Amino acid sequence: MRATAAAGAAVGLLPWMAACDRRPRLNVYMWSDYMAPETVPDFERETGIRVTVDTYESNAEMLARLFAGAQGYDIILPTSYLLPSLVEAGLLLQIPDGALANLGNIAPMFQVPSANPHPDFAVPYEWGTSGIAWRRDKVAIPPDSWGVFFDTAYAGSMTMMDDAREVLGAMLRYRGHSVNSTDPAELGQAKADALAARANLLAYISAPVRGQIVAGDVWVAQMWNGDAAQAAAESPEIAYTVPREGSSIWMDTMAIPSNAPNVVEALRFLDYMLRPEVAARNAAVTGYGTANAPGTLLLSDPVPYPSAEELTRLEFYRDLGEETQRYYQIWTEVKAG
Ligand code: N2P
Repeated sequence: MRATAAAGAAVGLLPWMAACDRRPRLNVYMWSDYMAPETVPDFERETGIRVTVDTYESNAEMLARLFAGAQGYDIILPTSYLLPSLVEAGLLLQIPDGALANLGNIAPMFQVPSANPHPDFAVPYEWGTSGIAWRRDKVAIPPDSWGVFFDTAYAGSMTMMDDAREVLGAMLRYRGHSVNSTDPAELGQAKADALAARANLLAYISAPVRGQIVAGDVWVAQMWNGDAAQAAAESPEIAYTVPREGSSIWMDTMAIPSNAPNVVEALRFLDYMLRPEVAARNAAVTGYGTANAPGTLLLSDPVPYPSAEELTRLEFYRDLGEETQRYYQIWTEVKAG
């Protein structure tokens, strides 16, 4: 009885204790499984800043929260094509000139407008490609085309991402079009193709498909290269390719929402993430390329920067402004079936 009363009193004290904790804080909202496990604890130890990390699985999920007026986030990780819309909506804080001592570590190829349309508002983090992962023990002929998703031989064992731009982008490339097409006829065909592929899919699922392809429940999955590399590390039967029709290349960036409560701490975190050894450790764990040039040199097995030849088959997504709505409309219809 006594113990219970004491425990009750202690529990009652918790909110009060939390309110009195004057240690500086930082709230990060980012993609799941997207940094090394030591990254945050090391930063907390070094700075005394207490960090909370919330995760999301898609840009759409993050945007929905942000546009609904989410408060309290200090760092978000939008893919770079979203930056023009976010900046225009006044949702991002301009990074003060000279605030990041380590900014020069970013390789210049990731600060060009196609990769980072707003270097004044966002710091390059990691980049990757969207392609096809498959299980060698289940799929006899290595898929080299987005057309694999129409193959009824694998019906029920395939997945595509839960992402409008990725699914429609893949279908657009399949027909030789740009992932940034706004042509109604091309998008109409992409919708028809997406619906045909849908009949063979187990689900629309992005990075969390990793566990299912490792377990062997999924044989063919549209995946990002780093998540495929993480899966391959767990199961050597898993391979990854960028289809011959081409695909997207993208870069995620770190940015500070304009209503961030802890800007000083956010800038400190960004500069920490820009250290070569921190960037390298993150890339080693996530399997993605780091935009950090000296960080790349620290990696024993870095994702090589795309060659000029590869870049002819890979396109950066662009912000499509008003036309984005058309993608979301088609996507809603595709998902409804
Ligand atoms: C999350 C990786 C996501 C990167 N595991 C997609 N931009």
